[in-house]
Amino acid sequence: MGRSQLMKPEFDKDMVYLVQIPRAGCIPSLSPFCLKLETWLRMAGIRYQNIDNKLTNNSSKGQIPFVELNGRELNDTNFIIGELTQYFSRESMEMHLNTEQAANLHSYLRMTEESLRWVVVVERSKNGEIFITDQVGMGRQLSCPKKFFLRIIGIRFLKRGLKGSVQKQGYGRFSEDELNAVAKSDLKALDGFLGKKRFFFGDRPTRLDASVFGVVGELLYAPSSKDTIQKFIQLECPNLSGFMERVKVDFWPDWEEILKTGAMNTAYNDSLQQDRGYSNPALQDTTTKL
Ligand SMILES: N[C@@H](CCC(=O)N[C@@H](CS)C(=O)NCC(=O)O)C(=O)O
Repeated sequence: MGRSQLMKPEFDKDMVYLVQIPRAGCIPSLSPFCLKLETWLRMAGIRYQNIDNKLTNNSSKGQIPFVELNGRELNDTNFIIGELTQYFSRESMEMHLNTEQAANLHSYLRMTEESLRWVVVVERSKNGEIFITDQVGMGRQLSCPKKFFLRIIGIRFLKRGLKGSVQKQGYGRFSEDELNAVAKSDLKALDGFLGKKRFFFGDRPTRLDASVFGVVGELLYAPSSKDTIQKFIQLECPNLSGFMERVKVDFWPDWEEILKTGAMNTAYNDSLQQDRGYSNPALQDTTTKL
């Protein structure tokens, strides 16, 4: 459902308000796109505050995540990243890419978000129950009536909705072996393209790094009905699994704290309020100008 009102009618100038689903117990967000956008904001060193949508408030396009900036809603992560890049002068994050690299960024991003992402959705259409468990899901952050409603009725509707979308998209019609083959070939392509590089295009992260972290994170850190893909990443994709750990260490020092406390915001957000281009030397120049 879309909204007509701002989530943050009384906003601080130039503060990015990131509206996303509640924290989970196994990963900061069970939404690949929320995890992607929050990771990108951290990589870009842009000040932001999270707002919990309480599984109720979606963007005017009906999706999460979305952002409010100076009283305006921005939606769809790739459009959001484009607008924030311009507004906060973060062009240096991708300015160093040549034409071939920019084309690769585009293609791998599409593969990650329009193919591998659907593997996550197929999985969730089977084991959507994890969404509301206390241990790994968002259960601890939900009010009792909401949890009760979700447990009794909501999850059934959610799973039915997800099943419908993966049927239409196509991956929902695959056998388990076929789906695993698709996932493995996408993951191998990412692993091969990354190689021994720190990030996909060298020493500086781009939106592709954030996107891969968001989608692969759901396959690696959230429990699934079978651990075939998780094991494949750990055992057969050494570059990719090393990358996942590096991004976690560099940009999510509060990972464990978030999982434990369910906090939407931590001291990390305050550190960004000093406009630090966290762990990203390429951003140091631009951040001081803000
Ligand atoms: N292209 C969108 C995709 C966002 C998306 O698929 N969000 C999911 C949650 S991860 C969602 O809101 N699904 C509900 C729906 O589409 O109705 C983006 O990049 O923001």
